[in-house]
Amino acid sequence: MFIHTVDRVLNLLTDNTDLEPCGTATTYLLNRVIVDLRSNTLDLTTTTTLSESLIDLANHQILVYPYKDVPACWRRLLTDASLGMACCLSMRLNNECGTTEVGWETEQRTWRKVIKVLDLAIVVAGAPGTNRREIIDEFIDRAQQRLTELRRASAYPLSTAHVTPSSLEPSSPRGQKRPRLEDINPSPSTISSSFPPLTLPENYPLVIHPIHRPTPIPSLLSFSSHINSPNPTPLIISEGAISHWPAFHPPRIWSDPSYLLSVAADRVVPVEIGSRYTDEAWTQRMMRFGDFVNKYVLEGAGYQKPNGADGSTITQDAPLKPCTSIRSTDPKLIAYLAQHDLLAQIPRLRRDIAVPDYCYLSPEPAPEYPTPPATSDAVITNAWFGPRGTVSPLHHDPYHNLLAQVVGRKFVRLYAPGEVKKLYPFEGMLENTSQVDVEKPDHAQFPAFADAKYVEGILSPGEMLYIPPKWWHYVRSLDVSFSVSFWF
Ligand SMILES: O=C(O)CCC(=O)C(=O)O
Repeated sequence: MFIHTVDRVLNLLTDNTDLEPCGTATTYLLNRVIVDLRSNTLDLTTTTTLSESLIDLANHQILVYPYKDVPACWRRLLTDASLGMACCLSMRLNNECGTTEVGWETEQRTWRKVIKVLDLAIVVAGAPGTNRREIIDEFIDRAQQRLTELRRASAYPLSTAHVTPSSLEPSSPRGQKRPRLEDINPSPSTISSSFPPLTLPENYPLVIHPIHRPTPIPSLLSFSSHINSPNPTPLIISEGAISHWPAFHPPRIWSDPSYLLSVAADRVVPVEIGSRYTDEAWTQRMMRFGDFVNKYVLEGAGYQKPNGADGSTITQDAPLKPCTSIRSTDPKLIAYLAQHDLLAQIPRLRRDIAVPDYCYLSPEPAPEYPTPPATSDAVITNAWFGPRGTVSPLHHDPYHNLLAQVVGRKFVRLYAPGEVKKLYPFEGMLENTSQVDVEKPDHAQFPAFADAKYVEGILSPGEMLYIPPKWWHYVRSLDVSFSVSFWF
């Protein structure tokens, strides 16, 4: 089955005119990879090393430039060399299967490596070039399905090692810009089929100046006139906002860790580690989705492993037990899959949501707002998934925003653009971010903050928050939370 995919990849890679700016030596070496794979008479070790070197070269070149200025040829080289590498790995496994009995570990290692290499081509390079993205999605889907099948058949566990490609670390803070768990993990009994129910966290906020919740929810027309009014204000759209989404509609598949893992356990995704991006210790890592869910989300949600929070594998002998206390607030243990277009990376998850019609109203450009996002549908979609206690510090963005809450609750506080003088933005790259810790302000250092006017609210599952452009917003999750934002 993979061999058929490999053939198609090799046909695609033959067209390498777009790689010419990388130099003749580079195109020659990529051709060598294709020729070796086609003949398949070698053990392909050298070919794998060659693909790896081309990947390194591309990563190196990509890091030389600010991302927006990276010459297209290097992103394309990363994509094509990664596809070459995925083919080498699958052919070697296939050849080995022909001669010896290949163990689970070897097979798992191979498919994980294939997924990692291809995910990095998507996340780092954007997988440019004719049909590249489609074939990458197909390759990854097959590899993920194979891993899921093998786990289902043999009850093999997930492992929890981090992958930290140097090409993505360290990274810049975002403010700067920039089938079921039993299939995956050992046994249905070890993990709840849903994140824990909503309870009252210790630091549940008191809402004093609530955000307006229009009833009935706004028609397209009234929403359009609201967002085009001179000073649009935040709204919470409470009813029916996302009730038709498969992600939210009962049985609420996104509230079920086993579903999420069956779709994405071995995918490699960017995760923010640390309580907030303004902290010194904050960093970003590429990590397997399954490791992120096990180590940070399930543990953070009030489940503990008998051996402590060491990131070790959750196995059948080591079932998760409900934790008696609220999880530690150690910032190192807080991790957030934040502001990442996860749904573009994993098309199966994209099918679980729908872009709200409100996003297609083409808001009037206003002098202080830039043009709509330069994407094909003029909408930028981001996923925000993490445990209780993630914080997005007070900041603003240049677009209209609909933040849809699928799982768990979030506390949100918003300040109008005119309050900026009382919000003490950082200088330089983080000028869209306030220095003030909204829920624990240092009044001596930031005396005017106490006078800043605001609105706030608890965003519950099924609700959607409208944030006007340039409105300052602070967000803290009160539960395991999964939201999707749409900038338009
Ligand atoms: O949900 C969050 O943590 C932050 C959301 C946000 O900042 C946004 O949608 O722009």
